[in-house]
Amino acid sequence: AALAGLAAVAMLAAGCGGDSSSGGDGGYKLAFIQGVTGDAFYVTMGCGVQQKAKELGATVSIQGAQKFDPTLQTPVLQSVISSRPDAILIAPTDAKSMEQPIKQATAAGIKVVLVDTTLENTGDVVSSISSDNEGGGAAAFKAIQQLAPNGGKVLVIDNQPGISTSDARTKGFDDAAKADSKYTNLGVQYVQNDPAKAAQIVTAALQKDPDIVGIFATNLFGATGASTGVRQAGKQGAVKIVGFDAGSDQVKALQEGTIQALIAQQPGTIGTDGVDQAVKSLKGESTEKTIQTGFTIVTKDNLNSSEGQAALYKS
Ligand code: T6T
Repeated sequence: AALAGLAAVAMLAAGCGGDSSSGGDGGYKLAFIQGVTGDAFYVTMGCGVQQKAKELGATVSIQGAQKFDPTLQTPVLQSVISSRPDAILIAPTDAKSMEQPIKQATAAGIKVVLVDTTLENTGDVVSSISSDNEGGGAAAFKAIQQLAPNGGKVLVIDNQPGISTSDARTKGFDDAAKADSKYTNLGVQYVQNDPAKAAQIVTAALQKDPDIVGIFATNLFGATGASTGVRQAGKQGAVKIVGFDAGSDQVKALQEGTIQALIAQQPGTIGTDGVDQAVKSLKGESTEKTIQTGFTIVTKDNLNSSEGQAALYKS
């Protein structure tokens, strides 16, 4: 885990642009724990975290587990707690099973801010900052309605159950799909953040149901895998893919016409807001219990506009 953390820091320094050195000595000591290392979403969030920390004279360490898995994230958190930071920003990888490990941090007097994902019971955390995930899921269905207006079968590719963000996205999508009888939602297939598994599942699903018209991939890795699966089935462009997140692989698939729309979150803003809330709380200033950030729908049409370009993630 320590090595994984170091690798993440090096990537951040390379990809953030500008001076990414951390803030001065003597300021608050912050730690950011990603949902998983090597994910452009958390890399971009880390850039926001570093930028804000520097601005406020704080230092920040960035680390995470190599898989999106609470049993791997817990020891990373425990080692961070024992390094006694003033505050921890963390994206919990399970809404229930990360509650106790996070309680250990707050019980030790460390301020905790949840970024991206949240917990079922947030307990003593300062703030929970996340995208409008349910709204994003509904927006994904709306995009499929526009791309495949005659209706038909749709499929959802998701990481795993129990994650606040992707659970909300599938709910938003499913509720919207239920309201339009032209569409049949075949339901959710879980791929554990593995693009190869997502590709396999999509290829098999297209064999079983060749009339699938649209696929919603709830995050970056699912979208990459879904685009490979659709390409392998020779159905590029015919089956519409809408994916959450806008990393470089997803943008490439958008340019190539395998993916038709991306729901780009604002990970940089989640990171800057996270540091802001942590430092406010450390200074005894008032904080916000929940903060919701927005999203941009990126298609081939607005990809090259300033709005489209600003929405893309760093890597
Ligand atoms: O979609 C993001 C994040 O919001 C989600 O909680 C987990 O997956 C990503 O990090 C993308 O891979």
